[in-house]
Amino acid sequence: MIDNRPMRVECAVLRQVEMPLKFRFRTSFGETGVKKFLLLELRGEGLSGWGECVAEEGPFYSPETLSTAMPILSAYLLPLVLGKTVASPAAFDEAARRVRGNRMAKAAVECALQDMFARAAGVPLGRTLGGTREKIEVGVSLGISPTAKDTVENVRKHVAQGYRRIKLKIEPGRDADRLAAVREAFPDITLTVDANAAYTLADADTLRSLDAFRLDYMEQPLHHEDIVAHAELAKTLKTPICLDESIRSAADASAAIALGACKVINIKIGRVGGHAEAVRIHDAARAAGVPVWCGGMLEAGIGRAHNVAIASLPGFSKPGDTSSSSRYFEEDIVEPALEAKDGIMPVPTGPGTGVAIRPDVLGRVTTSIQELRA
Ligand code: OSB
Ligand code: MG
Repeated sequence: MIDNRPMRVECAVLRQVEMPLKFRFRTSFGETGVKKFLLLELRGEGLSGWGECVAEEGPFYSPETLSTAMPILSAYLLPLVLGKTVASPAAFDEAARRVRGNRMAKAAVECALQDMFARAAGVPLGRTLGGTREKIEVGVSLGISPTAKDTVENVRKHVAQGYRRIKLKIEPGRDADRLAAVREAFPDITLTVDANAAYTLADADTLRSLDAFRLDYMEQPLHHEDIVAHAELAKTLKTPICLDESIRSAADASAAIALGACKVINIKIGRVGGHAEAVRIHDAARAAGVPVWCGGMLEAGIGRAHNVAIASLPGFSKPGDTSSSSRYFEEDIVEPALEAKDGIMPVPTGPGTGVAIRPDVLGRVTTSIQELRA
């Protein structure tokens, strides 16, 4: 962490944004073809900091949604900074503890402050967070395809693009058949699966059958609130378990590690309430010898840039889901574009997130704007 000088936050601009995705993304909990999100700009002292709220339209990945994040931001979180002199992003993180849950809303503010303070200091955000990498390794998360054959073709396309790890979304009935076909076509790729909590312990035989496919890990097979069930399952699996939904905080991470519920952790800034908590999870996992990687929520440029920054920390030792922006969108709202080549994404070197808003593009995809002051 660097020393900050306090900054006065004069106003917040909350935009609702809609960007069509180039593909329909299907998971065990739903399907989406348009990325809808809130973009938060905090202004003060002649500069802006930006945060992307990753809450989705429906409460299917997380209980938070676009329409819960809005009033929580305006009634409880933004008043902690608007018209105030904020000592540091850490001071906001501390003050926001009073607000329980609502981590995606919290993260939007914390990310915008982290960006603003790093810009004021003239330092890349990754470095202010403790990042050491100049480039990060990235994989790709592929949605559920209609058939095993389609799955193999989708994997082929992304392997050809050089992604360092292929993650397949699975659900009961669309699992072993896909994996068998993919493993036959690609015996040596680093392969993982993500069930988004679609199985129960009654499916343990099916999950054990996936051991045959030499997965690097299996992400969130069981209920999002059941760490103990994952510990139970882990005893009977060869494949390591990675937790996503179940880890909302460093306390969750420590409990899951202590119980033997996971050997790998997916860190998402939004799911855990901001960079500060993400760093605490990273530190706890690292101390326990548990590798972490940066997950994704189909972010546009601002959220993606925050992901790249956190993934530059040393404990992020497995490829994350932060694939090229151009995979998702015809045009992104930031420049330079966040693009991976051969599975490697450079960490921007400019101040803050290191990306700049493209006002023309942002104008085209913004569906509503609200300006808030103290
Ligand atoms: O479980 O990791 C997940 C997207 C939305 C919600 C949950 C998840 C995902 C992804 C996509 O896997 C990752 C990405 O490409 O951003
Ligand atoms: Mg996941």
